[in-house]
Amino acid sequence: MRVLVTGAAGSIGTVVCAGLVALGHEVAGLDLGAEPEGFGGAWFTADCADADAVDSVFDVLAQAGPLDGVVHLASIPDEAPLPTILQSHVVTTGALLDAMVAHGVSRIVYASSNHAVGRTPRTELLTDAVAPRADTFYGVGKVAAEALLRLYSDRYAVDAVATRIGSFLPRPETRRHLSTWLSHDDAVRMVHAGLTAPEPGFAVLYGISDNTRAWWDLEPGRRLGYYPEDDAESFAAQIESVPEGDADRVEAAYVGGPFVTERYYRPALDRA
Ligand code: 15L
Repeated sequence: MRVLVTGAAGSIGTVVCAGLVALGHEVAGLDLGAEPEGFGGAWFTADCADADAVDSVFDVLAQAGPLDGVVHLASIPDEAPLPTILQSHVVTTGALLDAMVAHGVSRIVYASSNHAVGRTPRTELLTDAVAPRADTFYGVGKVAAEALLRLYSDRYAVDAVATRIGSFLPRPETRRHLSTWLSHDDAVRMVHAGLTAPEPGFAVLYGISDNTRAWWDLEPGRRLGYYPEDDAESFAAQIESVPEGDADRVEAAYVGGPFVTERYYRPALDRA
């Protein structure tokens, strides 16, 4: 497939771009930052909240043939004031969806987050049927972006897969990560599945590896062809050699772990 990856110079983006190329996809990159060394495909340095800039990217790509899909990874990966969050998660997604509709591109894989449901107590299996329940403004941004994807799926038949990513890291580092870890290789498998699943419409999956201690449902992912292969359990002995601390206990209470703690409480608007 010929795909445009936003946030292509970021931590998930660099891994996903290399992985998609290895799977035979043709990858173009879009990022606020410069082209990473050795990228290889077409590169666009632009802000995907800028609708005109996004439109030009799609125009340029269309000259070389049809674009099959967008992988939207660009965003601030942490808490921020509400206007910044809305710009980073919602406006960018809207600009991309408009360009997709205008250029006849019908598939998007979106980097949502567990923080869209982060305030859900960690008491039972987290399915794709749980109601949105953000733990932060960051989570609110992800909920709103998912709503936008669903709107464009309903209105324009865009196929949109929202991947509620857990903890994307080279290896798990905390007890929570033993449940929430998403390995680099599984992240590539996840995005590939989102791009190639037949007619998903609007769908949500949980972006974690095949972790023994997972309580996030992997079934919605399997329905889309996402079969993770890594398991955080291989790192358990190392992580558990450090005694459990207060932070571990607090993080175990809600899906969103640290994002649910008072450290993340702040006003919606920064007023100097
Ligand atoms: C996320 O969505 C964040 O971008 C990342 O910084 C981590 O906090 C991760 O979730 C997580 O929940 O571990």
